[in-house]
Amino acid sequence: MRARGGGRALGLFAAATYLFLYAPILVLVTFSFNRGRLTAEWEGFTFAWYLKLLDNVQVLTSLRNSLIVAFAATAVCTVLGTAAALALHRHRFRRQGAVEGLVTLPIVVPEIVLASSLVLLFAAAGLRLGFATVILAHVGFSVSYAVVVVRARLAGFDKSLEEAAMDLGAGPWRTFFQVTLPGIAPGVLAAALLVFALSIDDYVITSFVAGVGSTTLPVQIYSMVRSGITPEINAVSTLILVATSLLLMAAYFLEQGRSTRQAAAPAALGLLILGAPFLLGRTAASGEKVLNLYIWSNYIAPETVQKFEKRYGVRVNVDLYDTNEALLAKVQTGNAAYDVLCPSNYPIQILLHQNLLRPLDHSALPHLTNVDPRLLDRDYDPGNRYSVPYFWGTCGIGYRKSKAGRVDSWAALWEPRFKGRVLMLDDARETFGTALKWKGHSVNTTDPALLSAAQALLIQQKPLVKVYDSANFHDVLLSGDVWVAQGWNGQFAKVMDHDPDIEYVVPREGSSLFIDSLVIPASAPHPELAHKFIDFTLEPEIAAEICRTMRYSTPNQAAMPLLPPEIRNNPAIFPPDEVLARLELIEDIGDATVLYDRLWTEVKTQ
Ligand code: N2P
Repeated sequence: MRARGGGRALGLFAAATYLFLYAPILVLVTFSFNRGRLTAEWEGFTFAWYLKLLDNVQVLTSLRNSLIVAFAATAVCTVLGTAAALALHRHRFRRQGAVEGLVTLPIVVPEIVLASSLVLLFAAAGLRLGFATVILAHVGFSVSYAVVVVRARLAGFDKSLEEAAMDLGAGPWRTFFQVTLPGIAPGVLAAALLVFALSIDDYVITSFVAGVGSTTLPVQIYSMVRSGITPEINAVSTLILVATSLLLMAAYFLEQGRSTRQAAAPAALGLLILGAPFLLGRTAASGEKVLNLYIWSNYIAPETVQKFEKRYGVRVNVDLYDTNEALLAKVQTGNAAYDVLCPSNYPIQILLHQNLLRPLDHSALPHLTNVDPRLLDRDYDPGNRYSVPYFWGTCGIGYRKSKAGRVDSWAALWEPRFKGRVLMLDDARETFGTALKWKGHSVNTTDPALLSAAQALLIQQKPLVKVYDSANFHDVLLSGDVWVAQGWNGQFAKVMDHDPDIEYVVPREGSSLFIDSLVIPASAPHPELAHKFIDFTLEPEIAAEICRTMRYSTPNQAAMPLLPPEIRNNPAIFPPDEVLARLELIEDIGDATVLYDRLWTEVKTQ
């Protein structure tokens, strides 16, 4: 009786453990069938996201890229790893300990260290970031695992079998293929599976060494997540889960010594699912014309991109960033092959000083005349030789009226009653800009004393801050997790539509203004197509669509009459003159940038 009771308790404990392990996956699989777009609520069953996936060229292409990389890395690592394991197992040589240590070292080196050193190495070797660099990197970080796994199997391998084969006259190759390899096959297979899994799943290193066009699935998913987790992502993840489980099942059958035929069915099904992007042919064809666009998240809708693709019969790679600093870092390495970027005004000055921009051919931009003249010919780019305004806007506070009451000062972001309910942008210039403005100073201050006072304010504010986030600050406000959020107007204007309890204000002390423009980097591989894209965004209907879907302020005068009145007259999107008078453009502050960066890093790490 007692034993049975104990058994039941153990069973329950085991079940609870498994539930804990698998609950997240179950939720993901379930929500991949959810009709609603907002992930948190169940709104009925649908297959729609799976069908939609079949049309998502970006996801399918990145899945294809992931598979190419994973298969290549697996093939190379399995051969190299097995060879190395055999050598280390069979021979005793000087400094063996050191050599073995070096072989396994990459397993313990932090990924981020490996990632940055690989980027440096590739840049020094003059290799352009792309497939080759991703595959090299994946081989680099996973070959050690292959060695370790095969060696473990070799440890239990009876050497006398090889000796017997040799005694019977088999040469070294024959011995290897007919005796050694079959003996260690499970180890080799396990090594291959492990390398495949490591490769298909890698984000950190790949995000450093992938160029445009070699984006893998994890990198693609991460970039999609920045505009919110969609059921489409759940659907891809579910498919990958099913496919890898099937492949594992096949490997398990083989290891158990079941017939190859039994293993064939799950293996075939798994490969079929993974091979779908190849079979459907919906991925980018290799000869196809491509435009590589690097733009802020929440700045262009997929349907707008698709219109351009359709019209010109091209494909657009869209990569996203959330700060000007991230953009600068990527472009300044010089080996990222983008065609169009969307920096704010001050990074344009920086890129110009470094000769990293290409002069525009105005004759290829007939719609430039649609831009509001007040946003043209500014100090940062006289005559708009290099840049065309795309969006402009303000930094302010988005807040929940029912929780915060009326907000009209930056002081709200420092109020103790909002402890844990404050969001700040993860952006040095904007956070310091806010602290400076609040105390009556310019957002372009370089005075070290004023800056360290601003830093003190930001440090003092830290216990109140729930999160520093420049990507989804609007979602976090919408979900109710924060009540007062520093952020940019467009994304707040978007969520105000979904929830009347949300309001946006440019505080009375004044704030920053940004003008974000499209530019073509000097190294752009497709400058002609880049001009076509820029001119496309200047067409009145397209500019109106971009404004309607993203809610930042369009600089396009011809688009204004095409906008519905609730957008055209929304003061959060198009601020009235008295607000405009309180705004200041963030400018390049030259050497003081380093100071801002250091002070901001200190705020975040203290
Ligand atoms: C878009 C952020 C607005 C850009 N996600 C601010 N320059």
